[in-house]
Amino acid sequence: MKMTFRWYGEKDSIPLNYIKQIPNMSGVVTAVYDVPVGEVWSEDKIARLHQLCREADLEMEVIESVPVHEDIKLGKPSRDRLIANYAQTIRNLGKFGVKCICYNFMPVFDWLRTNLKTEAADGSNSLSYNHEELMRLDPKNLHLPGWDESYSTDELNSLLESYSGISHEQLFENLVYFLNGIMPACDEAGINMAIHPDDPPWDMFGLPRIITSAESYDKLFSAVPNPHNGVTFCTGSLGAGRFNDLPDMAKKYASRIYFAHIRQLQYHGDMDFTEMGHLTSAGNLDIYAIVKGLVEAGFEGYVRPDHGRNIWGEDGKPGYGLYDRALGAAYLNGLFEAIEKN
Ligand code: DNO
Repeated sequence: MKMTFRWYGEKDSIPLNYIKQIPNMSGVVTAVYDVPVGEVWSEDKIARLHQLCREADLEMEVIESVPVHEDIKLGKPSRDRLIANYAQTIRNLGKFGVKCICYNFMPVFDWLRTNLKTEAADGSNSLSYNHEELMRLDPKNLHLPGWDESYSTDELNSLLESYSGISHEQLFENLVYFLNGIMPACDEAGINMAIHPDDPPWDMFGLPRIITSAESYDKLFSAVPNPHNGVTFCTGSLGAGRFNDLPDMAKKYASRIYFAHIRQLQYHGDMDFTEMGHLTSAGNLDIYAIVKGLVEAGFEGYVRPDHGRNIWGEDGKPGYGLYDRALGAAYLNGLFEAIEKN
């Protein structure tokens, strides 16, 4: 495995040399953030990021994310042009040594949480999700991190409206159409696509969500068998679904898992959860068994400690402070070393 760390580009408050100081850090997971969704990432912009990483002696082999335009998810006629642009971005990234692209296919919203600063008894805070609270929110007036807030209310209204005719099946077909359209560019550039699971893994505000479980993975790989069609195994997203057996999935899909996001959850009831520090003992997910499943099945992908808490007085971007993610990386390094040596 290669240990990595998410870095939000030049606007990230965490400097690259701090990331480099975390033991065993091979590189960063980053993105070009100032190109509108659907447009091609120019070589110049990619070169700039690549140069900054090189100067810090960090690799830039993983991109998270190249976002997918809503017209592609909706299967609109404009999708062919947008898919061609996406394929060009893949080719451009390939020229700079990128090996893996994380993306998602969630309609309109990316990850959803109801509280970004849930206080723990020890004074740390983290993200949490309460289903009833979420259901009371108005999707047309949401301000949550992690998804495109650039829509005006009118745009958001009409976007939500356009999904009213889109079933799970239709959305899945549109995903397959997209993947078939970009696989030749992946073959050419040697890049693996790694779809991120829907977070949390159930429908939201009546919008279909399709990457939620082992069944979704089976369906995805049988529809597009090209080995460049792979997944980001996000333990926190899949793990919110009590129906997912994560150690089992880690084992079963290891050869298609190109990227692992590893984090911990504490369950409340059937759907609610609070994000915790990474240790197995801190929550409901057996992080040890998940890593063991990956290692024993020959996993060779990238790993990053996912969402940490804010600790030691840090007021970091929710989920993306420095300290707890660094502790998470150290813990995961230890687990991997111990299991690999066994
Ligand atoms: C949240 C992240 C997601 C992820 C995208 C991938 O912390 O895991 O926002 O980057 O869903 O496209």
